[in-house]
Amino acid sequence: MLSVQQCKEAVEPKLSQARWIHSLNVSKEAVKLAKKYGADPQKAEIAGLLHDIMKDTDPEEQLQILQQFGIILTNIELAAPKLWHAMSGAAYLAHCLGETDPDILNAVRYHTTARKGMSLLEKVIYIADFTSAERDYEGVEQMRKAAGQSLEKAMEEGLIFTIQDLSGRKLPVHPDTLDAYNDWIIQKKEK
Ligand code: DGI
Ligand code: FE
Ligand code: FE
Repeated sequence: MLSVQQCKEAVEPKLSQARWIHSLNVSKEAVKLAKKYGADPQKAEIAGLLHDIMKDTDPEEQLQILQQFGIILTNIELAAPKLWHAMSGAAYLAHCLGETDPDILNAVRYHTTARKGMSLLEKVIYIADFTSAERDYEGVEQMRKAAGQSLEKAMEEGLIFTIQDLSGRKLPVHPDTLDAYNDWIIQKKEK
């Protein structure tokens, strides 16, 4: 597993100032959530620092990384360039930086779409990305409140927010996001 120092040295030069501050804030928020909900705070710190490592990289280069490591995009993924940084980020971390921890790699890989059956760490990073200190979108206070109440409540809010936002903008919704949402709703009904 990469150390905090190694992560900082790898990520900072790849990001704009604003995106680097976002990453530091997500990391800090993830540690807080990890401590509250029983995830590993050290992994949360690292995954938070790493999660957007490819966000400011040229999309063409992101595609190249995906191709280089044999990752084939579905039609939906091809139509949604905002998803590429999570996929190429995880591939870059595994193949170029030698990160071996599967939970950290999955937390980066699924931080944008979420997926069905997420680990505690994956949920922590997904939510920390919504509630980090500099976020100021409409509804952020509701998300912060949910994150303070329960991880599951915050996942629900995040998934609903994302699906509403994307469908409102007539953008494709990734099947992993819909799977996560449907699974959540079904399990809730069964309780
Ligand atoms: O990288 P961040 O900006 O910190 O946050 P993020 O990785 O959650 O990315 C959010 C962006 O990704 C936002 O513009 C919406 C977009 N996005 C998230 N899920 C989907 C999506 N875009 C499409 N088309 N489909 C998705 O399922
Ligand atoms: Fe991201
Ligand atoms: Fe982010």
